[in-house]
Amino acid sequence: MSTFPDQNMSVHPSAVNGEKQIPVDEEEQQVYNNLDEKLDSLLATLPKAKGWRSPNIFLHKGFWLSPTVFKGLLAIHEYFHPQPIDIFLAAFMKCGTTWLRALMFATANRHRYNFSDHPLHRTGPHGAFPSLDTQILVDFPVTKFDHLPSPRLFATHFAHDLLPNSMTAPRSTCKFVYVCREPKDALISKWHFMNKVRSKELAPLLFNEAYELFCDGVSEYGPFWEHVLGYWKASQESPDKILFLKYEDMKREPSAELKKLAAFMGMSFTAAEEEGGVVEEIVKLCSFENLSNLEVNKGGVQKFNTQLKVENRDFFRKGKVGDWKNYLTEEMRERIDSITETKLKDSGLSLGVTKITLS
Ligand code: PAP
Repeated sequence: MSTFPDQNMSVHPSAVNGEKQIPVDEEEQQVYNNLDEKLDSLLATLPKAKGWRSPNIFLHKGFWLSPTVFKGLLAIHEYFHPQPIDIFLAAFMKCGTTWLRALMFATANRHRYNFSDHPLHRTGPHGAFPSLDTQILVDFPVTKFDHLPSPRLFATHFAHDLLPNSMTAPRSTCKFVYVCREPKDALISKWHFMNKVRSKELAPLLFNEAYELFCDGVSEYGPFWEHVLGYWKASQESPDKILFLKYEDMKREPSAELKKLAAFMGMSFTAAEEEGGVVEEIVKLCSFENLSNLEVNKGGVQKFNTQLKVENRDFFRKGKVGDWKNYLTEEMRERIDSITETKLKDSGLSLGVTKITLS
């Protein structure tokens, strides 16, 4: 029995095995066949740099992408048909997707499941709803996601400017929940994670090198700052369409942030639910301590596509604010803070710049 009868990505088994049994529209098939060709010709013209997971990443419209997710982006532009009430969880890598995914799933489905016997106990949060970037290419010719209940929930790491207008234009009614994190913690988390999933044929990525690449903006889905600013500006223009959250605020006040999230999703908690402790139940269910100690998250595996499989345990490391202090020298901290201050200047957004008080 599937643990997620509703929001699960429902990977077509024959697609994973490479057997194409699903009847497909001829035109769609043709465009799909062209995706590789399109990707290859684009990659040949784009600036490339060292990847954190794969050998190379490519600069497309100001953002660095690995070839795998680049193909996903092309497929999204060609094939993905957003529905008016879709909700997208967007974030730069390692800024809180796992946590938010669990919270959004638990909130949207709180009337269906018992907290004592919840699907999140049996499947890692990444199984709760699809990662659009990779799962668009799981079924053949592309995943249609038609079976998902409304509102459909998706996660994406793509920058706001890279997504199709059908999703992001002000006239579109799709909603985005964006979660950002202080850049120094995002760097540390990403460096750890990418070394875990890095191709075994490649030498490990040394921390100093990752630091330099990050500061130069060279990392999958980055530059970090432009990613954050893209969603921040869009959220300022359309606050009803984009909810901008910070990992640090969520750590500090999870219940208050969850109520904000539920209201934005159009699923506000009722007074009776609040009195009955539903908010706290969801916060507890989705907490780092609870999720990281579940058997499924100690031993299970998340399949993103036929090539990318990640052990659930790799999505849980420390779950803390300020771990960068264990890695960065004062000089390194100063450089990242200064980049952050420069990039965010006049944006109205502040993010993790450490104020040093001189005695
Ligand atoms: P992704 O980009 O691969 O989806 P994402 O979930 O966004 O990863 O980020 C992982 C970070 O969130 C990890 O941070 P760390 O490396 O600094 O520890 C992970 O530990 C943290 N994390 C995962 N689940 C939770 C949670 N329930 N509460 C708080 N932090 C969490």
